[in-house]
Amino acid sequence: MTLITAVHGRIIYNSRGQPTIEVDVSTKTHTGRAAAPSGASVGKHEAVAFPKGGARRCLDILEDNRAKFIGVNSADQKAIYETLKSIDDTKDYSVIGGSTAFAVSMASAQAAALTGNTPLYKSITHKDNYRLPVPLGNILGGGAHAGQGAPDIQEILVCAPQSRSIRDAIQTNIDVHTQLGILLSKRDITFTRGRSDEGGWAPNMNNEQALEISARACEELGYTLGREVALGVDFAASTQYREEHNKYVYDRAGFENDAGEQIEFASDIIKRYKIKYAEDAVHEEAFEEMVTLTERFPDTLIVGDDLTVTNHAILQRAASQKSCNAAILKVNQAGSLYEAMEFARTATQNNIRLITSHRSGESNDSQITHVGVATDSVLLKAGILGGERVAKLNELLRISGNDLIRGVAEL
Ligand code: 2PG
Ligand code: MG
Repeated sequence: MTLITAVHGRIIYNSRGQPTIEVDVSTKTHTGRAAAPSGASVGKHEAVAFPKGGARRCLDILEDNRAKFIGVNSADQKAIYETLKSIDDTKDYSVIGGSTAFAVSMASAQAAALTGNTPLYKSITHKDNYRLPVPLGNILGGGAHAGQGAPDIQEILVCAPQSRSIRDAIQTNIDVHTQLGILLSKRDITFTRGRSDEGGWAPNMNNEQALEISARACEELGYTLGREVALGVDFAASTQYREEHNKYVYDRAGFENDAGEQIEFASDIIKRYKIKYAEDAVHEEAFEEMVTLTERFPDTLIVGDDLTVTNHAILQRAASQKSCNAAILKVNQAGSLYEAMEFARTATQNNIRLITSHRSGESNDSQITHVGVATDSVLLKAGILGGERVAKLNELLRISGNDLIRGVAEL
C-alpha cells in the first residue's frame, strides 16, 4: 500500500555548497527521497525557498508536523499538498519554506512510484505513451551564475532539435561545449576553464563576444545554426532591471536600456544568432513587452521563467495576454508537485509549450527528469556538466529505453 508510514528530514548540501533540506518518505515497503534545489536568480513571485532560519528551520517545522503526513496516501499529490497547506496557508510557503514543500511532495511521489513498481513519470501522469524532452544545455554562463568579468547575460544554451535519439542530443550538446572550451582557450591563454554554476564556461568577455564565439563553436562542428543545432539565451533580464529608473543596467558591458531598447536588444540577438529559445528577455513584470516579442518571433520559443514562476494563475494571465508561447516549469518555484502539475495543465490547455528546468543550486536527484517526461515538456533544461547536471541527463537516457516511450519531442 502507498500510505505514508514515516517521514524523516535531514540537512544536506546542494551543488553550491549551501545547506538544503532532504526528506525521506516511507510506505510500508519503500522509501522515496528528495532534496530541494534553489535558485540564484529568483523570481519575485515564486515560493520562498527557506523561511527565516534557513534549512534548519525547515527541518524543525517538519519534525513538529511529521505526524500529519502519516496515513496520507503518498500517491495522492493533492492530499500531500493539502497537508502542507494545513501547516502553512501562505501563498508563497514563507512559513515552512518552498524547499520543504518540494522535498516532501517529491519524496512522496517517489515512494508511491517505488511501492507501485512504476516509473515515476507514469506514477505522476497515467498515460499509455510518452515523448522525451530534448535536453537544453548551458554552454556559457554569466550574470548571477558566474563571477565578475563573465557576460551580463545569464546563460547561452544549446539544443539539437533534430536528433534521432536522446543520446545523440546529449552528445551534441557536450560536443558544442567542448568545442567552445577549445575556442575560448585559444582566444585567451589566461582562460582558466572556469565554469558557471550549471557547468557552462565562464569566460572573461562581454555578451556580444560570448554569443559570437558560441555560434562559431556550433559552426566549426559543421552545424547550421537554427537547424541541427540551435542556440538559446536565458537573459534573466530581471537581474539587470532597476525598477526605480525603469532601466536595464548592463554593468559589465557598460550600457543601459530603456524598455524599448531592451526589446530591440533582445530582438537583434534573436535574429542575428537564429535563437530558437529566448527566456526572460525582459523583466519579470513586463507582460506587455513580452507580447511584442511573442508576436515578432512566432518561430522562437519566447519563454517565461521569472515571468510565470510556475504559478498557474500567473500563467493564465500570460496566456490570455499572449505574453509567451512557452514557459519554464520548476517544481520548487511552485512549492509542491501538485501545484506544478496544475501549472502544467494550464500550459497544455493554453497551448503553451513547457520546459522542465533545474535550478542553479541543485541536488544529485533526478526526479525532475520524470516531471519533464510526465508533463510532455518539449525541453529539459538541466545544464551540461557536473554530477548534479549529468544525473538528470543520465536518467533521461535510462528512461529512453522504456517501452512506453514514443520518441523525442518536436520543437
Ligand atoms: C534560471 C535558473 C536555471 P536559477 O534562471 O532559469 O537556469 O537559474 O536557478 O538561478 O534561478
Ligand atoms: Mg531563467
